[in-house]
Amino acid sequence: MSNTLEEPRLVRTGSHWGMWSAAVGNGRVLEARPFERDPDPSPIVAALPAMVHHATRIAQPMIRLDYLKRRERSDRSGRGRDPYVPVTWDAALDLLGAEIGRIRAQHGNEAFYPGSGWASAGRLHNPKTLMSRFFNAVGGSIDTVTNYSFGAASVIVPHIVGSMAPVVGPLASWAAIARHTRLFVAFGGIPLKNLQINQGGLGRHDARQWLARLREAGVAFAYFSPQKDDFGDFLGAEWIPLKPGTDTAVMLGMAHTLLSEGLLARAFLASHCVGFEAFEAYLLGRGDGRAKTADWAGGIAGVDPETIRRLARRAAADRTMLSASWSVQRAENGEQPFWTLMALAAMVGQIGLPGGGFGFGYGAINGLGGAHRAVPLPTMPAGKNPVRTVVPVARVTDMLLNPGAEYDFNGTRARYPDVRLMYWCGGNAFHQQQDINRLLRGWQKPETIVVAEAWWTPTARRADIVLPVTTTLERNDVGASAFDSFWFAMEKAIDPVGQARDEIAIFADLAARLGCEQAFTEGRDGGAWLEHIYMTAREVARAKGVELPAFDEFWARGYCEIAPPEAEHVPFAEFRRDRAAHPLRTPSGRIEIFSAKIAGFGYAGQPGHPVWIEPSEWLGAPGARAYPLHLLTNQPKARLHSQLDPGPVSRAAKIREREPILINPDDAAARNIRDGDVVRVFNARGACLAGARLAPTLMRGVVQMATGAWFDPVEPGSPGALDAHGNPNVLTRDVGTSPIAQSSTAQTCLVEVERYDAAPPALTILEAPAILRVGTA
Ligand SMILES: Nc1nc2c(c(=O)[nH]1)N[C@H]1C(S)=C(S)[C@@H](COP(=O)(O)OP(=O)(O)OC[C@H]3O[C@@H](n4cnc5c(=O)[nH]c(N)nc54)[C@H](O)[C@@H]3O)O[C@H]1N2
Ligand SMILES: Nc1nc2c(c(=O)[nH]1)N[C@H]1C(S)=C(S)[C@@H](COP(=O)(O)OP(=O)(O)OC[C@H]3O[C@@H](n4cnc5c(=O)[nH]c(N)nc54)[C@H](O)[C@@H]3O)O[C@H]1N2
Ligand SMILES: [Mo]
Repeated sequence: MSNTLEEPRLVRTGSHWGMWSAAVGNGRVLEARPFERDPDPSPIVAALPAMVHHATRIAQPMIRLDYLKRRERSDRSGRGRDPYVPVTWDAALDLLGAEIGRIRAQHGNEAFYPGSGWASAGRLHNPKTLMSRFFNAVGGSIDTVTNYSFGAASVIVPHIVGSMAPVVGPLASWAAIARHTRLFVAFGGIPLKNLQINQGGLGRHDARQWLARLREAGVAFAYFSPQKDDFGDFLGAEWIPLKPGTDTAVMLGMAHTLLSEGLLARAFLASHCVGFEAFEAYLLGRGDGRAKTADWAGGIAGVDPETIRRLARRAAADRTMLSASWSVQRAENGEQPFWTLMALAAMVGQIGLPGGGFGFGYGAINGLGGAHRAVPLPTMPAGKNPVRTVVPVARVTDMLLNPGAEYDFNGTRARYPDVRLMYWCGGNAFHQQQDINRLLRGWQKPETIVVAEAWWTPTARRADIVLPVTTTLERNDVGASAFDSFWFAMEKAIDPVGQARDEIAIFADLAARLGCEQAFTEGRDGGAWLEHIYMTAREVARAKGVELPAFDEFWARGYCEIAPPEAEHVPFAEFRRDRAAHPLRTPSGRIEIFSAKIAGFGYAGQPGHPVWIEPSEWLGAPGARAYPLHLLTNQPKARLHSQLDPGPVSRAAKIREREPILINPDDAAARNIRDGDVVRVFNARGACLAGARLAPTLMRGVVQMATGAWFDPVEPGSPGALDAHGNPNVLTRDVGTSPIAQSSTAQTCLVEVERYDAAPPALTILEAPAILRVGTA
């Protein structure tokens, strides 16, 4: 053994928050160095090196004590409370393999639920794909549909314009906007903190530079948002505060202005859209006696009606991009603001013109305003799932609490399956799901819950079987994203920490226990698959005219860059030019301002065109309210969702160890709350502590907490207990957007806040849970 310090070695890797290199010495990751070509690297890169060796790493396979003793007859309310027993990998996989076999024999493959989420960058070690491949090898599992990010959009946008491109790209690029757009109207803003992220990774954070270019090019910005800092100050944008959840009303007010002032693109509506007449009648109030004027809208949203009229007139006069952030549809009836914005854009008539029309999510991730060539990424084949049953992902608690119950979804009458085993791999259920106290009750239903994780997340702490997996720094992989031009090597920097194993090896061993190892591995190990999926994708790219280096050359260089397309992409340009030759994939081939299909679903309050529906929780309801503040739960600035929350970057952003809550100084003064106080945030669904930050950038009546603090209830195992750390999902509601998309409604949430004068309880979440060292199997 030598004590001399090695010179740190630099190892290339990457993450959802950017490419970087790990400085490695003496078997440890010392620090992160951002990619040398990144002009604006994310501070989040500093978090993983510290977290790789953190006290919350899972050291070896673990089994909940009572589950180890009594298997599926164990007391399931002990999840989150019981201690764990460390076991060998063989013991854990023997037990899990037997359990999967038993459940399959007794209940069929419909009893398996695969839970996942953002996981890490890396195309080979993609937990969701590997888990699907494993379950497909053993006869299938149910699957989830829609997502948390843009679930409502994923159903409504294709109904109206026949494609998901307006949400997932290609959008009109920043370059095209700089060249053509005069006015950019945003509902929900373009917060720079979100543009640190790209699903799958990114080479260059260029959004800030691009936005500055737009300013130089003279693009005028106006944004409707409850929060001023949803736009960088350097953009000189006009901030128009509005009550959360009222965007649809403002859009309707703009539409009515176009109509009443004769500013409609009548020819475009007649040639390229269907059903404007029904919408027109609604705007004029023919059915309900309420014209949707700018005055009407201003009264609902708390916006000066003259501002609504001015922006409508300007949109009709100048080349205008209309945009909405994904957050706007993460609310009750979240389908409506997106549908309304598409209808409004059709009335302005610039859809298909350069720099005009509409686009969703410019402020969601870095790459959406970029111009990237669509090259299929290296991907593990998942195989075929013989089980047909799917569940909208945000309905997971409904599913657990109501097996066999029927529900409406996008024109179908569906039935919740009876799930007996949940396998969580790459997601944090106690982050992604709303109304955690309700989830805790549902969580007691499955007979077996398996969680594969690198860290003791709140979800891992509520599993029966815990499988420790490697982090990206402990395995070889290739990173790539549909929203970026770089493919990058993710080189193994250190040996696996503790007994952590790669997911692909875990599933291979589990498949062997169920007699389908060959179907899962096809005779390849991780290293062989890595080269195989890269070379397969390279062939496909070549067929599309894109040359990529051979694997060895790629690996030695550390990355490659795919040149952007030469021609500027103009969404809907072909459709605009020649509708007959390039129809939309909608029933009419046109933009469906009125959708006969949706009207035919017969859902209450859904006439088949965009409508304003008063939310069940918002600032506009009359009378005194027990919970008078609207809570927004944004994506966090200092981390990605819940990832690396115990790490240094996220901890530095806390207030007295709690998640910050932003509150307007007037609302704070009315409650005797000072900056830096610990407060209790509560409603009928739950309560958590938070650290108060007085923020004049927030409109009165609105408070804001980021998502992602690891859930840390003072009485684990008791639904309803105070969360000491500040996970706002104890407060948010778990009701679908509407029967159309059944997606998440996190942003529809009222709360009250009070100063918390008692000594705040110590956090438990920054250490591993209780582990019994005796009786090791
Ligand atoms: N209130 C509220 N709630 C929200 C939202 C909101 O706006 N408001 N936003 C929603 C949205 S848009 C999203 S996308 C979801 C995100 O929800 P999630 O995707 O569940 O959140 P993450 O924290 O990214 O969880 C990923 C987990 O995967 C683990 N992981 C990383 N790499 C690996 C791996 O290789 N193998 C395995 N097995 N695990 C790995 C990480 O440690 C982490 O715990 O949250 C949703 N929840
Ligand atoms: N740093 C960081 N970046 C991220 C993520 C992360 O976890 N961390 N997560 C990524 C993921 S998975 C996703 S899906 C995207 C999400 O991207 P978005 O959904 O756009 O992000 P949010 O932060 O939830 O919301 C953006 C802004 O919308 C405003 N807003 C909220 N409610 C309303 C409303 O009713 N009306 C209007 N007009 N505005 C409203 C809020 O003020 C908020 O600041 O972000 C991605 N980027
Ligand atoms: Mo998301």
